[in-house]
Amino acid sequence: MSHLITKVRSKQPLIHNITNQVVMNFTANGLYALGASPVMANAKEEVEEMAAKADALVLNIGTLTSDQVEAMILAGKSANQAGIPVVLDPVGVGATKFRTASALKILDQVQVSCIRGNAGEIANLAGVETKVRGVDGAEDIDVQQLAEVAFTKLQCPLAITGAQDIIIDANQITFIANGHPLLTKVTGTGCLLSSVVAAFLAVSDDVQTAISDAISYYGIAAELAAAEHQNPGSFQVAFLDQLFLVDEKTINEKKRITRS
Ligand code: ATP
Ligand code: TZP
Ligand code: MG
Ligand code: MG
Repeated sequence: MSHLITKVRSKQPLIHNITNQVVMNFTANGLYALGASPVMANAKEEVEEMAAKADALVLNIGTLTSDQVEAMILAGKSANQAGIPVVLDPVGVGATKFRTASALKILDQVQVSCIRGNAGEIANLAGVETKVRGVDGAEDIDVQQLAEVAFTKLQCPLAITGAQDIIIDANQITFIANGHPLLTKVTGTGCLLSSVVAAFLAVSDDVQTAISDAISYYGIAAELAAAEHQNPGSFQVAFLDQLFLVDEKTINEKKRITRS
């Protein structure tokens, strides 16, 4: 089966991102490198209109304000009405009560196609008590068990990322072993991945395949970049280059995906 990267590059989906202030520029550049089109629009006055014109919507709560929660719900409802996929990145859920309550409010009012977060964030979202420090992931979690418990609670496809990535939906669990530890040394690599997942969901109705193709592509681009550069600054640049350069044949050779 052909990898969805080729379809993303040919369709160039428009991704509406309501995201945090740390990662806006990196996310826009990453989406361009992928072959998608980014747009960032946050104002309550315009988000419904923008979401209705987009091919997918990303809601990222990394630097949340009350106004932004309202904007996310308006955009999410508009995306639902338009029938485009919505990805939620619950950055830092569990670190503060505001983040947790806001993410749950969004999930209550918006139909989400995928929640992409680290294990600590997904655990806290699902009510599994776990320590989260700032926006970084928690340690010592059995991720497969977490995936099953969290899916039962949240009833929405989940992508739980870290050294090993797990995708779970109603039908299947997929494990992806691609990636590189240098991804943890560059801010916004999780946030950009959520937007990349949105771009893949925009070109396919097969949610498992879209998410796993997005994550394998992303991890392989990181592996290729890390083979060239071992320090975070130059790795970041090489990573953007590899998001642009990596081809379908290389992805099919290097992907490490297992399904159960
Ligand atoms: P965190 O705050 O825990 O870093 P995040 O939102 O940045 O979370 P990650 O889990 O870091 O998201 O996922 C971003 C990308 O980094 C994914 O492609 C994931 O596979 C990869 N990744 C994260 N940690 C590692 C690791 N130790 N080894 C290989 N790849 C990793
Ligand atoms: N603080 C608030 S949002 C943010 C930081 C550092 C970016 C988090 O990015 P990622 O992709 O989760 O590492
Ligand atoms: Mg990370
Ligand atoms: Mg994150």
